[in-house]
Amino acid sequence: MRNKLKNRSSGAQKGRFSYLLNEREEYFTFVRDEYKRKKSSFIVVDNGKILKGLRDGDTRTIARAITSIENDLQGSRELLMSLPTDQPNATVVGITGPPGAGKSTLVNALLHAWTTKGKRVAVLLVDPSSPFNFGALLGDRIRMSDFYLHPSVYIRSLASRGALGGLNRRIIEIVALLKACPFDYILIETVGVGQSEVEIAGIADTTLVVVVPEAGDEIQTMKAGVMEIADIFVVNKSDREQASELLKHLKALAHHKAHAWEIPVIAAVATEGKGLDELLVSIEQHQTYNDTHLQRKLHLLTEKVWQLIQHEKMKDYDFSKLAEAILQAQQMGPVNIFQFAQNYRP
Ligand SMILES: Nc1nc2c(ncn2[C@@H]2O[C@H](COP(=O)(O)OP(=O)(O)O)[C@@H](O)[C@H]2O)c(=O)[nH]1
Ligand SMILES: [Mg+2]
Repeated sequence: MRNKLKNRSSGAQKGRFSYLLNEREEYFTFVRDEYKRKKSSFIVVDNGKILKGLRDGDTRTIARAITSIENDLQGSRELLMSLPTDQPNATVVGITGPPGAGKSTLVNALLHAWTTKGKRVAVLLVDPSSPFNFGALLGDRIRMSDFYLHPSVYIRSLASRGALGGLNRRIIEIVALLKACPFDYILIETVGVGQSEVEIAGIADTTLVVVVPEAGDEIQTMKAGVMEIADIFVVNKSDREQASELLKHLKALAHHKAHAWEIPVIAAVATEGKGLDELLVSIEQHQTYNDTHLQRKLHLLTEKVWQLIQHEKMKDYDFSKLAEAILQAQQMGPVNIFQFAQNYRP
C-alpha cells in the first residue's frame, strides 16, 4: 500500500494541479484501497505526508483527502485535527441563487479575473444530485471547462445532503482542508433551494446571491431570508426587460436594511463579463468590512463550531432506527414523547 501511494504521488509530481481527476474513478479506487487497508492488520495513514501534499497544493492529495473526509475513512478525523492554523486564510465566497440564474457562468468569469491576477482558486460545486450523476453537472462542467486543467484552479463536485438541497454534510471540514492548501479563494456554488442558502451564509466569508429578472416569484419567496444571507446581490441577465424594476426593488430593500454594511446590488451580464469589475471591488470591500468587524468573524466561527458539536453529538443517532424504536414503544401503549426522548439511547 505504501509503495502504491508512493508511486501515485511520484506520478502526480509531473505537475502540480496538472492532472485532471476523474472523481468517480478516484472514488472507487480509493474505497477499494481503503477496504483492503482495513483488512490488513497494521494500518498506517501517513498524515504528515498528506499535510505536506496539501501545503504544496498537490491535486491528487487534495482529491483523496476530500474523499476520505466525505466518507469518514480511516485517518480523516486525525487529519482534520492536525490541520495547520497558521495558514494565511483563503477567502471563502459562496454563490447561491435559483437554477439557471448564471451562477456557474459567474464562477467562470471570476476564475478568469482571479487567475489572470495570479490567484489560486478552489471551486466546490454542491449539487442536489449525486456527484457521480454526470448529467446534472454537465452544465457546470461545460461552463467551467476552460479551468479543469488550469494549473492554479481546483474544481470539485460534491453531493448535497439530500434532494431538498442543503450543503454537503462535510462542507465545513472540506473547506477547512482547502484552507490548508495554497488557495487565495475558495468558491462554493450551490443551488438556492431549501436550506442551502442559509447554510452557505454560515460558511462563506462573503455570500453572493444571484437573481435574474424573470425570477419574480422566486424573489418573493426568497425575500424573507435572502436579505439576511446576502452580502452582495447580483442581478444577472440584466440586459433583460424587467431588470430595472428588480434592481430598483432590491436597492430599496438593501438601503432600508443597511447597517454597517449596505448590500451592493450589482447589475450583471455574466456571459459578457458586464458588472464583473464592480463585483470584484465589492468582494474586496466586503473582505475589508469582515476584517474590521471582528464580531461577525466570531459569529461565523461560533456557527461552525456549533455545527461540528451538533454533528458529533448526534453521530450515533439514526432517523429510521429512531422511528423503529418509537414504533416498538407504541406497541406497549401511547408514548409520551418527552419521556421517550429523555430515555432514548441509540
Ligand atoms: N442572456 C444571458 N444568459 C446568461 C447570462 N448568464 C448566464 N446565462 C446563460 O444562462 C444559462 C444558465 O447559466 P448557468 O451559469 O449554468 O446557471 P446556474 O444554474 O445558476 O449555474 C446558460 O445557458 C448561460 O449561458 C446572462 O447574463 N445573460
Ligand atoms: Mg451551475
